[in-house]
Amino acid sequence: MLTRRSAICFALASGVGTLSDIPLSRKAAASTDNEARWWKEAVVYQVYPRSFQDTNGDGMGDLPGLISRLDHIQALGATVVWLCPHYDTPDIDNGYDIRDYRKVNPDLGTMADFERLVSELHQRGMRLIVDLVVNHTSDEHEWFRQSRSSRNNPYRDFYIWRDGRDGGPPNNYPSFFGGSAWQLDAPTGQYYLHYFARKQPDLNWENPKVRQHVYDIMRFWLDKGVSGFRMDVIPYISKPDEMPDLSPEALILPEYAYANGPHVHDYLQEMNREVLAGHNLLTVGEAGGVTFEQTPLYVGSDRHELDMIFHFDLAHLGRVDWKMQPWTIPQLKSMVIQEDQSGGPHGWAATFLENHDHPRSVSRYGDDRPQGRIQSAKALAVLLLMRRGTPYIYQGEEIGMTNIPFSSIADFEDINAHGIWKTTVESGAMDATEVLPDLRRTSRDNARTPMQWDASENGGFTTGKPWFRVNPNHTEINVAHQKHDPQSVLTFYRHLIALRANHRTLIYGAFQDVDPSHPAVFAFTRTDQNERFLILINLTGEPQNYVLPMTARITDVLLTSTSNPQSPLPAELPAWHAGIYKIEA
Ligand code: TEU
Ligand code: CA
Repeated sequence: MLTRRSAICFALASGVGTLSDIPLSRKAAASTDNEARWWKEAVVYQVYPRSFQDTNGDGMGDLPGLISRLDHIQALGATVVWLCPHYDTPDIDNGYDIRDYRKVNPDLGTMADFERLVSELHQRGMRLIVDLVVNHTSDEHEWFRQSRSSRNNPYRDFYIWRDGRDGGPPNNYPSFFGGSAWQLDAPTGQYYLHYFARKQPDLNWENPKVRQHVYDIMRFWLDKGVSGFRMDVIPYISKPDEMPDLSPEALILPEYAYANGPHVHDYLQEMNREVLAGHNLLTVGEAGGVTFEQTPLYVGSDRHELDMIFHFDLAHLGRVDWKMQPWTIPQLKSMVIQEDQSGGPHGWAATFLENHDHPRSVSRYGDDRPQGRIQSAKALAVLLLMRRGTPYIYQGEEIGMTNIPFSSIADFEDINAHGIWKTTVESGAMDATEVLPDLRRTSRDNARTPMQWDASENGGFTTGKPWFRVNPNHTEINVAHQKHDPQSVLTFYRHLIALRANHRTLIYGAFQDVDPSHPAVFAFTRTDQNERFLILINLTGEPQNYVLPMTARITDVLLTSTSNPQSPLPAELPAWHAGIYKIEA
């Protein structure tokens, strides 16, 4: 709830230190490049179009559907839409397998629909960024059809071909979707590389013609009015010079072997010179396999590569591939702190808790049972939106959508889930009962169920048969219910985004965790020369008797997630309590 209070001095428990007691290493980098840019002030809303809104009853979301829901996105306060792939595709990986980069997927609509989307957004003062998927194409792309046809074809070098070794693949590289990353191709007897599915052959970026084609595709969409790109698995585009077998340790997390190839920065700088420079765009790289230490190389403004990247350290907390392990709140906070610092003095961060590849955040880090769902969704909203960095909200996150129950492997749609099943259960290596519980919790499918607009049969998503099951809890969790409810998750998101828009400190101000080792509470400050805020989040479902390890004079309570807080701080933080307090600098 929103509250305004007059200045109240809040004396904290004795024996606590002040901010200056916090070791320097934990302080926000003082020299952070705070140059104002529109994309630092943006709030991005990610749309997975096939699951957003159907308009023609075929059960598949479409661009006219997205256009019809722009008012919802605008009312939320988001300023940018990131549209997941909208290109022509055989659709084995929901559009991340592109057959024609210049054609709109007919299931989603037409080029005229796309142009209308851009103009409708611009009329609202909003922008569009699109997905750039250029580590690989579909095997049905014309380049690959040519490439595989003969060893002498002019497109042969557009992909990565090798001879086999001892009757098998050239090396032991695994595919992210199970099995080898190499596929023997009958017409020429060689293997091609595919980090993802067999139908997603990797492009050979060493070939300058490939790069020029990519740049042309980017120019094509810039000419249509897009304001930037989310670049799919961009650190993987440069392949290792030699390709020896990966060690057993490297095989556990192959993204670290595949990312940061020898020429990746040359390519990104070339792309910047040839396409991006001078356009004032938002560029965000999806950067699995890039460590915090390597981040400034991608996002330093002095590097002329990307504006920001997505790290997956937080998303992978307590996870190895599809398996879940225990994790702690100090570990979670440590990821957030490192992410905040990772850009270095000239970089900027992208923050997210959800996307189309990860389970729902309320099920992952919160509590999706009735007793905790709404409060924990609000606590997570504060974590997402009060940090420093450009926030990305994934469709449905703003209403606290949850994971979906799966009873058997037949309930899963995702090629990744089926790949995991094949290599574990079908291969005989594991029993279904060992795999299913973790797969349920980690599957990408959790995020891909249709958007829940209202309580009607298919959640208002379609009048036909939805391509993927609507979560049965749509009768309770939906936009229509929350829109006018002052206590809803959706209303809380709106308030938080408005707060951000009204306080530059909440966008640009330094971030500092004031109590990193606390086992339950995330307490951090946002500070610039004008203002200072304290943000408190109880990341548990238990009330916490909390003693802040600093002296703070609270002058205003801006927003709290639990109603009727005793002023100015509740004596004990209720379960999942989150609050934003103005404090004296
Ligand atoms: O995801 C890539 C991705 O999730 C991996 O690079 C990740 O680092 C790895 O699986 C280890 O967790 C993107 C898209 O977001 C996804 O939907 C696509 O399936 C994939 O690329 C292929 O295009
Ligand atoms: Ca449709």
